[in-house]
Amino acid sequence: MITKKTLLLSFVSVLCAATLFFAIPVSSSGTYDPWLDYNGDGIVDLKDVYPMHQAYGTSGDPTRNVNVTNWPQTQNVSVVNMPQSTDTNVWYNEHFAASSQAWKVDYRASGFGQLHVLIYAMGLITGESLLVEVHGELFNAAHDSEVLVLAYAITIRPGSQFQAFTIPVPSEYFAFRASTDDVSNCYVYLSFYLTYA
Ligand SMILES: [Ca+2]
Repeated sequence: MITKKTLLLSFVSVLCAATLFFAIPVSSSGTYDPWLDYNGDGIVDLKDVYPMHQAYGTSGDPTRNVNVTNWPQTQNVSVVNMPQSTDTNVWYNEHFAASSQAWKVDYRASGFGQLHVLIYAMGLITGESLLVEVHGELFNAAHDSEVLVLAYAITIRPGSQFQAFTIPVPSEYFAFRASTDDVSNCYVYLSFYLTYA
C-alpha cells in the first residue's frame, strides 16, 4: 500500500539524486585562491582535485616553496629613487676630537632586510677608542614624533681599526652615532650597503 509517507520518501530520494547529477556547480561565485590552484593554470577545477585524491592519507613536512615576486625595485638612501642600493657614505675622513659625538639620522631602509657596515677609525693609538652605534627610529602612531632605539654597538680600538658587520635592518628609518671619550681622537670612515636578504 502506498502511503503518504512512502510518496514523500520517494520524492526526497528523487530530489537527492537530481541534486547529485544535475546540481553540481560548473562555475563558482567564490574568489580565486592560488593556494587551491594545484597545477597553477589559473583555474580551480577538477584537475586540481585529482592530485589530492592520489595523495589522500599521506603525511610529511608541510613547508611550501614560494616564489616572491614583489621585491622592492627602488629605495631611498640619501638619494631619491635610486634603482638599487648603493654604498652610502656616512662619514669620510671625519675628524672626531676628544669627547665628541655626531649623529647621522633618517637613512631609509624600507623593503631591505640586511644592513652591511664598513668602518675605519684612523689614527687611534693605545688607550684610545671609538664607539659606533646603530639606532632604529621608533615612531609614535601619528608618525610625527620619534625616539631612537639602540640596535647595535661596536667599540673600535687600535689593532682592529677596520671593522665590518652585518645586522638585520632595525626599522624603516635608522641612524648612526659615533663618539669618543675624553682621551681619544681619530678620523672616521663609515659607509653602509643594503641588501634584501
Ligand atoms: Ca588549476
